Amino acid sequence: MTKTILITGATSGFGRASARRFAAGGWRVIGTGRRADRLKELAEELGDVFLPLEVDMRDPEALGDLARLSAPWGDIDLLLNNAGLAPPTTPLPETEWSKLDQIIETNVTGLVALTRVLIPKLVERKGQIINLSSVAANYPYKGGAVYAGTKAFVRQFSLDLRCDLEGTGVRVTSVEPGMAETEFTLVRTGGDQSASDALYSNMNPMTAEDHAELFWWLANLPPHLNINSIELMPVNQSWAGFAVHRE
Ligand code: NDP
Ligand code: 8X3
Repeated sequence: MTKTILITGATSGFGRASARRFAAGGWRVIGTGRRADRLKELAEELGDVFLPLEVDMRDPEALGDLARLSAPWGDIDLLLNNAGLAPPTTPLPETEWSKLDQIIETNVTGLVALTRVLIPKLVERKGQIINLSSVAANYPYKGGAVYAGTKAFVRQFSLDLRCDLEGTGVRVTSVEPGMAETEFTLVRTGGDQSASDALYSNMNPMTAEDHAELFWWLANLPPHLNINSIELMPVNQSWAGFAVHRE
């Protein structure tokens, strides 16, 4: 039977690569995002197996509509909670509140709201939830407080949700990636392509396709197996240790 995945943030990066991967694997794909032109392009590329829906994660009504789709699109087997973004790494008091609020609303409030309304469907179908957290949830870095805070929320939310879903057969995974070259840094820096290029230069970052393969692997594991959390980095990324301030 054809399975259905709902991917939030399918207009770029991990989400777009996953839409391509799951469509190629024979799944029905619902892809959301704010950029209608990108959704249209993907729909032209993927054809009838793709349902493009312009949805802002900060719009609770639009998220509610996703839980009211009729069959076959409404028969969602996998929710890929991928839409997300980061504010600049400027010190907290110097970062515009509207930017921080947007991150919290998208990465946390929208993700929880969508998951909440889709749980009955996912329980019905013994489905699966994959949530995009980050290594930022696990290791602090300067300028990361709000972004990392949202991703730590996503990680813990995922683990706790497993307790709530005990006995339902629904699987939940927190995915915690390090550096992957997508539009993530372009968005974080307010469109500074040279800053993005510099960050990923000569370090062989992970790719969107690496992540699509990971999600595909998670989706195709035997149903009795739950990967609780999975952390991944490019080989050239590791840790820099503690900062010590001396008087
Ligand atoms: P991209 O910037 O390439 O893609 C982000 C996606 O999120 C876009 O499709 C964008 O769509 C969507 N999005 C952002 N805000 C909203 C919103 N308000 N409503 C709807 N959709 C929204 O980044 P990545 O693919 O790299 O990021 C995907 C996820 O992975 C994010 O949650 C990110 O935090 C996480 N992550 C990324 C890492 C990296 O190094 N790249 C590392 C660790 C985690 P649109 O703009 O069209 O709305
Ligand atoms: C972003 C991961 O390593 O670029 O979630 O901060 S990193």
